[in-house]
Amino acid sequence: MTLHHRTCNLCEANCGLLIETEGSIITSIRGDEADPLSEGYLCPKAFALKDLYEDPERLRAPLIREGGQWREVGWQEAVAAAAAGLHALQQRGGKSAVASYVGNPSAHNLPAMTALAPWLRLLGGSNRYSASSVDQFPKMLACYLLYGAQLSVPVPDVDRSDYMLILGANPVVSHGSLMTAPGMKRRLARLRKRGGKLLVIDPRRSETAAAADEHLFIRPGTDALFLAAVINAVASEGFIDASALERVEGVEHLLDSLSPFTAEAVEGATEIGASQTRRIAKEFATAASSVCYSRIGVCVQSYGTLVSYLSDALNIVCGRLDRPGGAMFSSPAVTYSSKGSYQRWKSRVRGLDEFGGELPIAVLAEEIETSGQGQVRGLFTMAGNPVLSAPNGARLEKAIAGLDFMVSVDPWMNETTCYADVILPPRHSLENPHYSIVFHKLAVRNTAKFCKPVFEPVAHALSEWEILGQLCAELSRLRNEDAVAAGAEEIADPTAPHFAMSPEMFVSMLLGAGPSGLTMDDLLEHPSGIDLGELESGGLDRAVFHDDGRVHLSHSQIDAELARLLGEFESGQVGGVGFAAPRDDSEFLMIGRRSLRSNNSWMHNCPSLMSGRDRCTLLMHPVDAGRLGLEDGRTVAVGSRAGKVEVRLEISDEVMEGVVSLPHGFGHGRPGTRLSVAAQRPGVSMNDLTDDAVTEGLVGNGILTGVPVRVSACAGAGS
Ligand SMILES: Nc1nc2c(c(=O)[nH]1)N[C@H]1C(S)=C(S)[C@@H](COP(=O)(O)OP(=O)(O)OC[C@H]3O[C@@H](n4cnc5c(=O)[nH]c(N)nc54)[C@H](O)[C@@H]3O)O[C@H]1N2
Ligand SMILES: Nc1nc2c(c(=O)[nH]1)N[C@H]1C(S)=C(S)[C@@H](COP(=O)(O)OP(=O)(O)OC[C@H]3O[C@@H](n4cnc5c(=O)[nH]c(N)nc54)[C@H](O)[C@@H]3O)O[C@H]1N2
Ligand code: SF4
Ligand SMILES: [Mo]
Repeated sequence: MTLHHRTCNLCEANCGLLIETEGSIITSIRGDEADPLSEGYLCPKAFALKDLYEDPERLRAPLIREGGQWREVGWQEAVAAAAAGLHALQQRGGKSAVASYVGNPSAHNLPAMTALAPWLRLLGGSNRYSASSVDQFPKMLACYLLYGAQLSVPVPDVDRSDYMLILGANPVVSHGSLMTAPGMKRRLARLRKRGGKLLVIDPRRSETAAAADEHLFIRPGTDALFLAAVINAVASEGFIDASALERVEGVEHLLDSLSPFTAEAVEGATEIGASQTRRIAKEFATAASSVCYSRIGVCVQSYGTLVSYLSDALNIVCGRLDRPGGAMFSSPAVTYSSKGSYQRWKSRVRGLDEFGGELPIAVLAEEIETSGQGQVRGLFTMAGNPVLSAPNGARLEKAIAGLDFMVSVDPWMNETTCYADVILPPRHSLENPHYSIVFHKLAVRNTAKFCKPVFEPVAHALSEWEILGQLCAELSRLRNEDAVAAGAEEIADPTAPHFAMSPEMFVSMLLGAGPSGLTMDDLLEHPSGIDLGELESGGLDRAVFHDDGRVHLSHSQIDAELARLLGEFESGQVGGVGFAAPRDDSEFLMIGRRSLRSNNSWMHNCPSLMSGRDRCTLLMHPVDAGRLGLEDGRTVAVGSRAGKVEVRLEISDEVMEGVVSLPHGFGHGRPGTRLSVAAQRPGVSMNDLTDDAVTEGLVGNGILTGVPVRVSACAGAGS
């Protein structure tokens, strides 16, 4: 038996695990109480690491598709075919003819994090996409505007806060996002035990809402109005903390712009009473410490950036930024920063703005379908499943199916990768060393931890770093061949220096450049991790990148969004969510949800997570179901502008009236995949209903909440 110390890399919580193995078998997985961040916490998904590692359908060798059949090939042949296919398309249509899409697990994978930047730089072109544009881009743009850097994201100091206001997040189930805080339920219980208050604003009585002191329903998509009214009330009641505003620019301007949004004016739209809003403003501003935390439920709205900005603005004007118990910046041992970029180019067809070197995934389908100079004809994906995760996935699926060439670096043949011409499956992450480069920076406590591989890599298995290194070398070789044939000088592989540095060396280098003074030897001596203490005030100095060293509240983009909000509000709808006219009984606003035993689309092939009742159901309030004459358990049709699905109805007063909830990540019934466990309970894809034609106002994020749908009984279907 061998004992391994590990950080779970499945979600942002980064729990410390103790994994016991016998040879290549995992015999037990438990929480590591000595891990200074997670203190022994783990969730049911940790056990699924065993399922994932052992899954017979996990691809172990590269595959090439020929005439509709898959052929297992060696790495050399696979990499040569992949590079040749991408190169040919770029030669013909320019670099942008090949798009790339990078999915969520990349951020949790050290070899991928080491290799992605040089690979994407080499690939070049303007068609870079990732899951970030159906996730946190609005928050990152808000930070880009406020602090001058897209990665300067403040973290709620939940362990010391006396008052936490949560909008659009369900950390008891999701385990937190842009807030690495394992054991969130415990942490929130401690907050309440020390006399603190937890308030959740959510159109569903989520698991976090159920564990809170107070929960208020809000009409989906109207959070900008609510937060504008809270800040407005803070100002009108005289609670602005002037002492905290010396290095903040634009306070007066913001307060002036918010003046139309009084608690009384917006209550009909948000469905949160004016007296509640005023009380919350007072509680928030007068608590010994407080923090407003907003996450994906507000990012995936029409006003995602504005809401994210306003939740930070509330922290700022109440003096909660960079203060214990408020919103703080971490100081991890391995740190990184990036000012980022915005509006350097636009998408070809719809003209949506670049952010952080990427375009919004909502435009990829049209970039593939629309002919002309710059049309996308090839795709590279890594660790992503956009057919299920992007808005109007069914349309994107059709577009992807019609591509000339596609390469996927992914261990499973799922709803997206089944369309690839070449699949390059990386080895399992337990065969890699691990350091959580991304998430230490987002953690509620400063810690550092390096994990050695749990398993020796099986023969011929490559990590993402090795696969991308080989792709870079081969693509460079082909480009050089062309250059020489055209009579130019030989060109060297520009990525070679990056791939000379292994992932471990990359971590060592970052450690050396960081503030902690720790070395790799120190980390190896402390396999459960090293505690560097609680978050400290002063992080703002490092986080602010604006030349004048100040936090900037005024921006033309924010002014424009506030003007749009006011105009829409006065006309009785915001971001497509109407509130003035009475709605038809069959009209609903659809929201999503996550379950404890899921991880977006990709863990439904784990037997240990798939037992129990069907989770892909449509939640509807009993009053609405009664009005429509629908019984619990029957199949209903849900239709939107984008598409239609049929799903089982679950009647529950968890959701507010007028709202229905469907989880995302299902829809495994599509042909061509190798996910037999998932296929037994395929569910339907929420993203066959979400609409790629509408996007968030400033950064083009997908709009995945408050989606207008119609629900009706399925003809002939009793259940
Ligand atoms: N178990 C599990 N954990 C996960 C994941 C998973 O799929 N399963 N996914 C991981 C990923 S990639 C991420 S990004 C994080 C996300 O983590 P969170 O940001 O916590 O996301 P959710 O759990 O979806 O919670 C979003 C909440 O927003 C609410 N909401 C929806 N619309 C609105 C609205 O208009 N206004 C307000 N105020 N609330 C709204 C929803 O009802 C829901 O309770 O979770 C991660 N953790
Ligand atoms: N309607 C709706 N849609 C949503 C959301 C929502 O709340 N509602 N949430 C959005 C969010 S927050 C996110 S992050 C996205 C996620 O969107 P994606 O990242 O596109 O999708 P995932 O379902 O996370 O798929 C992960 C992929 O990574 C592969 N994979 C797993 N482990 C590894 C690994 O170690 N290496 C490699 N190379 N591949 C690996 C899996 O096989 C799978 O193909 O979905 C978004 N879509
Ligand atoms: S909460 Fe996240 S990090 Fe912790 S064990 Fe579960 S999946 Fe892993
Ligand atoms: Mo995410």
